Amino acid sequence: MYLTRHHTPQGARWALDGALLRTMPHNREFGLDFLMDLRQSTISEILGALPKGESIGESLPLLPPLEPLQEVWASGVTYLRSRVAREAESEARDVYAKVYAAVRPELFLKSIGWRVVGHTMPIRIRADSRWNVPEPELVLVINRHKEIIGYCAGNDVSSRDIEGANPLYLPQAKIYNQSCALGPGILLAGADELRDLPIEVEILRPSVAPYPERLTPASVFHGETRVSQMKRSLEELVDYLCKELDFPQGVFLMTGTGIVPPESFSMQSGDTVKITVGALTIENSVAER
Ligand code: DO4
Ligand code: MG
Repeated sequence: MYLTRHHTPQGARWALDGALLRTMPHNREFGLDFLMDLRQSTISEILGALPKGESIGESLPLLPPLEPLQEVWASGVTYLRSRVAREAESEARDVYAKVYAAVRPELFLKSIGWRVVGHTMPIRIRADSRWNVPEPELVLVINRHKEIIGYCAGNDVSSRDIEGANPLYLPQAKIYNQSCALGPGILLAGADELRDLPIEVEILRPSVAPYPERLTPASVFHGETRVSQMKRSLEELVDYLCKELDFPQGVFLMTGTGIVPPESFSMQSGDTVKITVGALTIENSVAER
């Protein structure tokens, strides 16, 4: 089952498998409060029984699959590739080795819902940064009962030079306008279906004028990994996040990157970043600075 959120003349509305969820039992509007209260064991049955509205086809623009006050958290250094890249970029190498090996994972608040961009909306690189990368990540959708109910594809857009200068600059390297992309929708799934999902990224760059025949965007980076390469289990990350925090509206958790472009590579304005996690692909262009 696949949930998407759309812009309609009546405001933002959710759809299930391409049909708008307009009417709900007891006149309740479908929203995250309803979705995030559903238990993993009965969610498909309850959603399947909802009255369906009209089919939306391609007609209604997609919005990010979360509501304005939803929190998006992220974990880091969960893959060996991420640990190696951060050790190379930073003077404070041992913090990354220590957190990779520690029982307690790295967790940080990446974004609030209203600041998230969705499929086809532009992402940004900071004006005061010169080394920027996408981080393609599996994003867990966790209900208010702290159970994994689904996933989406995510991009934890990051400034490597700012983080590399000092680990205490992490919030500035990670949290700024249009640095968090999620989508296109939420595919319902339990943890067992996510353990070995493939993750892939492709970055396309327009070729330089004045050679019109070369204007087709060229692939400047391609990488792939699988969730099974992650050092930690999905449950471990959820347990730590929810240890001392309640999420009455549920929460989204980015699970870390296992793909890091080479040090010579930085994203540029005009690039298109295409991230596929399992069955979901999110595509974003990089805005002008
Ligand atoms: O410690 C830095 C953040 C790491 C991160 O975002 C990742 O590994 O995905
Ligand atoms: Mg990350």
